Amino acid sequence: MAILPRGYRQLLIPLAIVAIFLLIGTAYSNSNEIVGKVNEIKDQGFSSSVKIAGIPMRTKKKGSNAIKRENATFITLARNEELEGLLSSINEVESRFNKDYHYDWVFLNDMEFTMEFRKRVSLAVSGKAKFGRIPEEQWGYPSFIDQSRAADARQYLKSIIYGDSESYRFMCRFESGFFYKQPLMDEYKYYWRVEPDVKFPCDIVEDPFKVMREKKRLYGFTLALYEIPYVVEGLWDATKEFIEKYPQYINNHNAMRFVTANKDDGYNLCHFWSNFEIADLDFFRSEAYEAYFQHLDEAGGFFYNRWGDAPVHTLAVSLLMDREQLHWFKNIGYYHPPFQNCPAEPEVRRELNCDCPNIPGAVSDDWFNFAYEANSCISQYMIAIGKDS
Ligand SMILES: Nc1nc2c(ncn2[C@@H]2O[C@H](COP(=O)(O)OP(=O)(O)OP(=O)(O)O)[C@@H](O)[C@H]2O)c(=O)[nH]1
Ligand SMILES: [Mg+2]
Repeated sequence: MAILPRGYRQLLIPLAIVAIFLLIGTAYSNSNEIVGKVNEIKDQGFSSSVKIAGIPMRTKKKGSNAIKRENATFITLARNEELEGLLSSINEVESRFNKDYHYDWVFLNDMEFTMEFRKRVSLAVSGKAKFGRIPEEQWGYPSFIDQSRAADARQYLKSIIYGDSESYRFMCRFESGFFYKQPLMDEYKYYWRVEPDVKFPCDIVEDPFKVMREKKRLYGFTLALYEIPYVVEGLWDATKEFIEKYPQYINNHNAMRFVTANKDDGYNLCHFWSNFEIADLDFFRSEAYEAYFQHLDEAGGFFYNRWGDAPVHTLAVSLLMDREQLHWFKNIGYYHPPFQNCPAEPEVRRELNCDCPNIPGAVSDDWFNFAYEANSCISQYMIAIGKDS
């Protein structure tokens, strides 16, 4: 300092202040630019991946605005700690389908989603991401449940997968009777359920929501299989009671044959695997479905047993719908460990760029398509809809 004359030294302080303001200003405008870019790209919709400030983004595909969308959304129930598995599922959905459509995506949780979860998920989906917290009364015990009996049931079923889990039961009850009642779902007609860590190994070139609307379908699935008998004990008896109590709700052109050969023979354990579902929310919002859910809830099997939402949805759609309203999306490649649906015809697999790997632990070299395996219920489905010959 001593080498500068006194007049210059006095000038240094205001100069330094101006320099600091300039530096802050530049940094701030850069960060605004990034946020602005992110918003701009999000508003436009995405297709291929690029990076902005190290964040993977999707850019707009020319003409993508021209694609007509249905009134539909993806829906995912997830925990904060499932973020990585969920991002992987989102990537699968976006790259095989949603990059061209930008459907919204509703995320639900019984806890508050973290900021990191919201940020990363919002960047990964090409439509609007919406986050909802489930009200406490929809994730827990209803007043009429005897909690010590429920604890005994968990102990009794502890050797079965999730048999001793309390949260799994809250989840199954929520997925049976509450997901469609969330305010975030009010504006939509169709939903597509997606779970963390699933794969979509083929391109999806036809909008499944459009298929649902045009073909007047109410419930779409990819995989159908047999349930573990112990976890659905009592479910058929409760369902038979429902049929007797509310005959007006039973469709006289139903698909009951999918779940039983004869009502008095009991449940054959076939169920649509509900971790993948594309369905019409109005079906779940109907008086008939609500009466069925209330009836099952009061029977207590979500807690005194381990009734899953998959058999519950299945029994409902098999009894209350016209069988023509069910839809097997046989050409949607889908993998939820340990089962996979893959298009059966080699030319379809080629056309859809399928990459359906052999299922880990498969019994044979080409066991990549569960639909035609012994433990699949697809043949039961074909019988039920009258296409078995
Ligand atoms: N928020 C929240 N989500 C949950 C909870 N338990 C399960 N889920 C979600 O509910 C869905 C079904 O749970 P899963 O654990 O996948 O059940 P599953 O498909 O029967 O069994 P897996 O073979 O483990 O996949 C998934 O989307 C989970 O992320 C929970 O306690 N809280
Ligand atoms: Mg799962």
